[in-house]
Amino acid sequence: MKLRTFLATAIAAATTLVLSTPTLAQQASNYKSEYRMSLVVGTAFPWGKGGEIWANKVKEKTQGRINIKLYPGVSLIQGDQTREFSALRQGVIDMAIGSTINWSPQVKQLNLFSLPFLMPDYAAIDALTQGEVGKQIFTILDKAGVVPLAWGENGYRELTNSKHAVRTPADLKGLKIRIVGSPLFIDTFTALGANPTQMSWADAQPAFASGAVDGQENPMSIFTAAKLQNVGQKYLTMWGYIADPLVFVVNKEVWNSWTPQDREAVRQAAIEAGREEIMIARKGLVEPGQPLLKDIEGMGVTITHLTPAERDAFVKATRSVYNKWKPQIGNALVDTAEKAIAARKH
Ligand code: X2X
Repeated sequence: MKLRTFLATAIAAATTLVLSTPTLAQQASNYKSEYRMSLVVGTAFPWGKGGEIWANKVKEKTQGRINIKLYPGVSLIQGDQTREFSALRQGVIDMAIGSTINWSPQVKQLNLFSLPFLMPDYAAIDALTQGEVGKQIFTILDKAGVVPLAWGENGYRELTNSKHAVRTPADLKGLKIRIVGSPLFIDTFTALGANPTQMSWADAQPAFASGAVDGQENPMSIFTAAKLQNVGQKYLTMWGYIADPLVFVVNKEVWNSWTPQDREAVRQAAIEAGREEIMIARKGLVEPGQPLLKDIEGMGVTITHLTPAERDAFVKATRSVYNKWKPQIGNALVDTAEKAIAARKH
């Protein structure tokens, strides 16, 4: 080939390459002007704060290419929190920080975290989310059609009610307890002799205020930010029966529309925000003397701490729920989780 022909060919090839490879700016022009992040609660709660931190970090790390707006109250799906996962998959929601409880109707393995008395302490939660179980759950979520990026935490769900102190399963008898619309919870509260009623978080708060329901279970950070003491929830039992982790995820199509560099930025931002959110969620509960509980007591709430024997009565009363749900979640996954918890570092 003559030099001139060679040069002409090379220039033509290079031109084609330049024209057919979208520049960063061209790719960014396919980006939406705003991405919608779904959350159950707003920035007054650690969960919503985690969303704000994630959004801010993404904006900073992508130099504003990815702009996220928060939709607390699961408002993109009219407050129907157990539909969040389907909406994420369908693209009604671009990204979310969701509770394992709310997504468990669609992803049955997420019921793992709702097995009564599986995780005795914070080290046990970490042993699951930060270990082999966390990896397996992320693979499952990926197969289910979303891109999981990081773990956060709603927290240990403690029991409150407006009637009397609860120290034994018998004390729960007949109490109308609001639960999230996830079937495992019906089984747990039925086994305990309570009268469970499924309700979204949005509907629950007026139901406490009117006295239509007697009690509920939620993390202390939700209790204080929602001021549940003001809607009659005067009796609190620290039983730590389950804790719900949060998962930071992005819709698959949205994820694929971003440059590899921006995907990495969103992932890093989620990991950092998740770590910060977990610390905020545990604040006041992991320090000596649990200062948050002192604050709650100061609001006129009676707090019941269970002795190991008293707690054991609740464990026994809910064992049938564990036995029923273990095979539905997956025997192998539950076994892996229990091994990780037994080997946890304190
Ligand atoms: O509805 C609840 O109880 C809440 C806010 O904790 C969840 O979304 C799981």
